[in-house]
Amino acid sequence: MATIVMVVGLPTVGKSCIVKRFLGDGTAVSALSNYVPTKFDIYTRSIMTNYGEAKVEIFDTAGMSNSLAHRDALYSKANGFLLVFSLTDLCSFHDLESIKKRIDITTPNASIILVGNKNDVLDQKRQVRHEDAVRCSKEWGCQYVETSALLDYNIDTAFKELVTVIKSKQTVPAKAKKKCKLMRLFSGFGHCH
Ligand SMILES: Nc1nc2c(ncn2[C@@H]2O[C@H](COP(=O)(O)OP(=O)(O)OP(=O)(O)O)[C@@H](O)[C@H]2O)c(=O)[nH]1
Ligand SMILES: [Mg+2]
Repeated sequence: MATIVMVVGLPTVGKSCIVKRFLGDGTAVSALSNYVPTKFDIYTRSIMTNYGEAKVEIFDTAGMSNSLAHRDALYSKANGFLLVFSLTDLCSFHDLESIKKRIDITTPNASIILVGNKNDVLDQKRQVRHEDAVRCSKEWGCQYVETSALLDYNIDTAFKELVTVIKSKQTVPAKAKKKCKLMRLFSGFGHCH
């Protein structure tokens, strides 16, 4: 079964460029002036994790707000979220708080990763301090990674880290599996899978 990863965040933070980079489409990203707001796109790519190969379905969502019901229905399908903000836009960082709250309601078991994109920009343009993003990620119990879709920096890492966390939650430890097998043998019933 495919792992569904949803890429969320305000418009223009670079979600689609991140997704295109991840899919290996560098040409689309180098044309930095070509901004086309996303409606909704789904892509797939397989990646290797410590838990084997994972088929990932990537949902590139619209930064522009949809109806709440639509957003909730979409979120509830996800195994994990890339919560993306732009390092050049403080609002995009603060806005993730409401998205995170929504995820906690719709998809409490989903894994998340906090992504600060556009880290290629000069220091003067930076509006979000590294330590503030780290503090936020600690509060949310997730990892924080800085990326640049422009330079193809840390894009694969962000997806891999997230999918690895998702897979680690889905994988039953070998010890527990053994215990289940023994219980089945002795009880004659098969409650464990
Ligand atoms: N400097 C810099 N610019 C970037 C980077 N990633 C994206 N951009 C630019 O940011 C703008 C918006 O990028 P998109 O990927 O379309 O943004 P989005 O988050 O998908 O926007 P919506 O689809 O409207 O939600 C474009 O002009 C990109 O070229 C990056 O890593 N560095
Ligand atoms: Mg987009």
